[in-house]
Amino acid sequence: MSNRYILYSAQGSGGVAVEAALTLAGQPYELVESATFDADDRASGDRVLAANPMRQVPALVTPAGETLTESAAILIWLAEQHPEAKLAPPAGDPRRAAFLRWTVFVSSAIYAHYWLKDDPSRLVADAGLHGDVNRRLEERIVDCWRTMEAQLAPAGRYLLGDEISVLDLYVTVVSRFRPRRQRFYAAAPRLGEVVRQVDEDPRLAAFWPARYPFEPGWDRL
Ligand SMILES: N[C@@H](CCC(=O)N[C@@H](CS)C(=O)NCC(=O)O)C(=O)O
Repeated sequence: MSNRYILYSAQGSGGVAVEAALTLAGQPYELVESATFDADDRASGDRVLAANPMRQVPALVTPAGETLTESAAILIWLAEQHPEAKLAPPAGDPRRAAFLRWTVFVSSAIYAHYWLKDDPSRLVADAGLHGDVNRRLEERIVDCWRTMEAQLAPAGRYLLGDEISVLDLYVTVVSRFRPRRQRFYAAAPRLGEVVRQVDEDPRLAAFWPARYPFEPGWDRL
């Protein structure tokens, strides 16, 4: 048992949202870099197996020794454990329903597609069809962002009000995945304004370049 969190994550992965939440909550954590999607470095990805038999990041081991997987669950749980950080509307708050709805939506309607998108051969044997599978998945992902934009009007500087929440961190990270930000901005301009603010949050100024580097053209296809 450790006296701090252990987080299995990888640069440029959805785990970066959890890293950002721990950073804003001021919680120290031991990072186990586990690049599950790097086919050339299986050993790195295999490290997560100690915590998650699904071989996916993020996975969090709490100071009490409990393991959590599933990014949405981890984010919701961390916000609950550290209420002083005000990273989510608490139970009973009128914004709680929207918080739960959209946090789970990002996980189940959008993030879940990357299991196939990262490797279409998991379901489609014919490599000649993989480009088409990818394009169709990207259209679906963009459509989901469009739906979220239409249903969730940002209620202040951030999605749920004037305080940043783990939902803002989650959308900021997942909207960096392919088809990346240019498509996202076009489909969801109001969400786009919010994530740009999160990109520029001074508390995360050193964090983003280290964990999800902005390279030239990063926001395009
Ligand atoms: N449902 C999981 C999905 C996590 C996920 O897809 N993680 C990616 C990295 S961004 C991964 O580890 N992919 C490797 C794989 O699925 O084989 C969650 O929300 O935490």
